[in-house]
Amino acid sequence: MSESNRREFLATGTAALAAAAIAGVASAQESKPAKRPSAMPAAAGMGAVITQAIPGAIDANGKWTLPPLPYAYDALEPHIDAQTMQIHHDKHHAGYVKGLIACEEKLAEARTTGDFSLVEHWSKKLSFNGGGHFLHCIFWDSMGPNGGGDPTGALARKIAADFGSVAAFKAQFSAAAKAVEGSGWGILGYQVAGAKLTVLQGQNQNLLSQWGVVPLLAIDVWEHAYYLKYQNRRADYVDAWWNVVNWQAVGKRFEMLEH
Ligand code: MN3
Repeated sequence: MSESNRREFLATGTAALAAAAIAGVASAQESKPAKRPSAMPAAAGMGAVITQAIPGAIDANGKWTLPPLPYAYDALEPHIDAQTMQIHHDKHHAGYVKGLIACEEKLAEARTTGDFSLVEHWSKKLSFNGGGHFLHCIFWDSMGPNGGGDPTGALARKIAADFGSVAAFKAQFSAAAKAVEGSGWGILGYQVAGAKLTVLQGQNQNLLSQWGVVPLLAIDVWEHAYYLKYQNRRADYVDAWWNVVNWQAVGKRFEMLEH
């Protein structure tokens, strides 16, 4: 990400990323407000890039929405079964979107009435449901029926630079995903503050993040993501999951942020 884009990113901060990723970085920049070029409307520039980087999270009216799966329920067979995909997308992800909207409504209500007695409850739920919504958007987009293989181009070079090699990255990512304590995620993210890639172990949907990391590639290791087919064998699911990774989509997301 160039310095001008970075400033624009911090200044524009759409709701999706302002909430999910950049709060810590943005606060550090408050003393130096960025200037948006006058010819550029607020909806363009990095704001629009970020909206695309978390695909389908928000609709044209600015409302959080459940994006349709970009492929059929059975498209990832035999690695991920159709029934798991259907329940996961239509029930679990839909629930997080509904929850996120409800949290925002409750907090708006609190601002209207001035009654903030439940602000801790709704703030925690906001984090949980928002994390669920954004990570699932990345998850669906990170997979595809013609997946597998290795990353190419700028993403491959960046992975090699930041992790030593693609093989070393995959080994760390797999180990992190397999070792998540309880429900959570393995995440390859782009740390805006340092323009570096990093691997995170997400707990639930929202814990163990760093501030300022935009997820590029994510594997859901909640039991609902694999239990029908793999039962307790999470490691087998993680190993098989590499066969459905859509590196083109991940690379495209990386290039949006990097340039
Ligand atoms: Mn899930």
